[in-house]
Amino acid sequence: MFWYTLACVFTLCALVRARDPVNQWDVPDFYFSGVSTFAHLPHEKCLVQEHTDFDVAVLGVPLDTAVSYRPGARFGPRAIRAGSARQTVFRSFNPALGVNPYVSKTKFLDCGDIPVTPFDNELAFQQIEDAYDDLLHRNVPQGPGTISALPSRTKNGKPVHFAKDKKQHPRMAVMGGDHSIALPILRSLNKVYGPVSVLHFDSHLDTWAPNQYGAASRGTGISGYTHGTMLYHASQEGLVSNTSMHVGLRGLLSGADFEDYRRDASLGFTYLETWEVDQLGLDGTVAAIRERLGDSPVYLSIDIDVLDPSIAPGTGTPVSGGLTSRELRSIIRMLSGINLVGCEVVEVSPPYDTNGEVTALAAAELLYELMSVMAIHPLDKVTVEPQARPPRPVSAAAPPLAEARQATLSWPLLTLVPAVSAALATVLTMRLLSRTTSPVKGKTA
Ligand SMILES: [Mn+2]
Repeated sequence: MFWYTLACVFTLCALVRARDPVNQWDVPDFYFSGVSTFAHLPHEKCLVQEHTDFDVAVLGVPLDTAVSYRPGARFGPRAIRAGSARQTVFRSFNPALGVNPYVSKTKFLDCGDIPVTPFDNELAFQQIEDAYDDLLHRNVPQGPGTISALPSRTKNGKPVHFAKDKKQHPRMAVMGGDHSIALPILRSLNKVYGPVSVLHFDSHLDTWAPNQYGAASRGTGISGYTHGTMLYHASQEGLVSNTSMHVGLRGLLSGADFEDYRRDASLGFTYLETWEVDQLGLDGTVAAIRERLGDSPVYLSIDIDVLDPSIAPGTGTPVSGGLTSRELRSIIRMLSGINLVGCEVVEVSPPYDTNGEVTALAAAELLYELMSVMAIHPLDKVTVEPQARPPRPVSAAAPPLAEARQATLSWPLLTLVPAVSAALATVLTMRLLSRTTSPVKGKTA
């Protein structure tokens, strides 16, 4: 009977072990391990895997053949992925916004890069538009616990739909690439949403007309489509609402007057120069942006050269006197709730970055703030309630400072006690010894 029972127990144990799904290697990557994807997110070649669904896709667009000065932004997506290495599922809670975007209802996926040709910009723009079209029409995840299961956002009792087809579309967080990629992206977004407000963080206007930007006087005309003219074309093509805005301008203007700003205004933009951001402070800056955007659908475009070159040197056309990454991260958080239809961080050019890869880090963490904002605010759905911050201890609850000081001060004195005692004992012994011997010596003397 005993042996029979023992055999049964062993068999049961073996069965349980066989069914145990735990694999010792099935753990998240460390910051420094694993194949490099944005924030260690799962990666799929979404353009090849036609049935992939997601709420937000991270997408690289490694094109840099439309720059006017230093090239290298084709290596941007690769560098930004490396710069995001310390964002992981298990440590990405955003205390300022009360959300971990990667542990939320929003399904994020790294969709890899659009394989753009480096040899033909006309074809490259078409490839970007086609790829963006494709991904923009993918299904978002369905079922319990997903974003699509949330109630619709309503205004005056009616559901809010931003897309012309009234459907929910996924959003792309793009890693450039030079800034020209915004044009094919805006062409694609226009088909789904109509014209959008472009919220453009940049040290440069990027609304220059081709003849002001060194376009070739002969040829196909593609030389007029560059990283300094794409917003001119976007506006001319009707892709941009007249509620658009530049923030962080400080680049030099053309000619001998304000003609650049006059033309810019006619293209649907207003602006805040960097020194005006200083004057207004973060609250005033964000209020001005919100007033401009209103309830419109917004494409948020960050040229990394909006940051100061001391913070983001790895870019093609740096301009001194820029924003800090702290300021821009705060501005993005404070803009939480605007109707983002997509976003991009462009012009990261790793050949000019430092050994510490500070530009790539700044870009990756700006994207992280955007991910957090997107996780809280789905476009057509109600806001996902962020975690409430627990009450933090105030000074009255902390140990009294005087007591704490006394405690730290008394310790060095206490350590002196054995040393002082030993010294006293030695002196006393010496004195006793000298008393017992000196009388004898005195007598003999
Ligand atoms: Mn730019």
